[in-house]
Amino acid sequence: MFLKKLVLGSAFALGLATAAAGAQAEELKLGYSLAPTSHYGVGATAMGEELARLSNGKWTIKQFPANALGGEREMVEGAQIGTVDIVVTSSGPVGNFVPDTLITDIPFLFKDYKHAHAVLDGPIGQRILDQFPKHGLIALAWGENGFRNLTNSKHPVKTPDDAKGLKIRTMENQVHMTAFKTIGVLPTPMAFPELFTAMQQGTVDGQENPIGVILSAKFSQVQKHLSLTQHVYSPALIILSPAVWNKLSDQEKGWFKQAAMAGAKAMRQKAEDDAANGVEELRKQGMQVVTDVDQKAFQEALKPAYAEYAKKFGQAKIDEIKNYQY
Ligand code: EAX
Repeated sequence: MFLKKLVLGSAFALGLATAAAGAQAEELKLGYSLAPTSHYGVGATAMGEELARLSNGKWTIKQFPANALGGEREMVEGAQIGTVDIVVTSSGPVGNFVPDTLITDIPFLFKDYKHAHAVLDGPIGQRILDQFPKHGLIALAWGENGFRNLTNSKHPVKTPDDAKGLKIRTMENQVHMTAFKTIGVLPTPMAFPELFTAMQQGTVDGQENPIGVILSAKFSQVQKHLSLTQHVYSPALIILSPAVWNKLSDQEKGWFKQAAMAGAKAMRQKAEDDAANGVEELRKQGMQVVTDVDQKAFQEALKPAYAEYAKKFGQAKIDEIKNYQY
């Protein structure tokens, strides 16, 4: 009853905007792990504006940034059961729900942003998005987190040998964990909301994330060294709860997809701006940056991991992505 009143109350507040549509506005809960100024926040805002525009105010989006609805795994679970409407998340924990996404988490799979966008926005990416419904989720679009870079509190890292023995937090992602184990790092899977404190208290020595995340989460406060390893492209996904999707008409489904695509575009733009301009800011904040990382040596050290991925996914499927023409 109380909830219903609240919904009616907010509908009343939005009355002017929705009067034209003649419908009651529905406010959707959208969660993500970073600050509102991050690429996720920028993407969520763009999506919300586009959805409100297309639906003439029938749907609006209320953002819950900074893990307010839980970590990424919990938010995806929330979307499955309908307690969260929309999630903007890295692919990190998503492979635990939809195993087909895991192939995108292979290190050094994508050469650059263009390559990643061409694959994810093309038939291969669509094939993966099509797997979500059978796992109780709807994937509206691929967004972007960005190329990940290693940070740590101990010493500069230029080669895999430098990284050996460091205790590094990884996402809760088997493909990433295999990679780090292979180069001799102690992978410690951990949910993102616990990470800052874990680094502050020395439970882990470091972590890896795109520049936009390192900036947004203020990791320069607890990490001295940044290596521009760019060791893996980190896709993001805009996920919708089937509880919302199943009530939509075909036209409305189109609006949600179009709005998500506008959000993904803005998210990519911001993630790439941060990657281009954010390193300077992190230097100013006191981080020491290794720019001449020996990527070849990292790829060499990862060979046994690549053999495992080939067994898991099939080399043909990996090559299809690697050799994709764009
Ligand atoms: O999605 O968990 C992670 O390291 C993610 O990259 C971060 O939450 C942004």
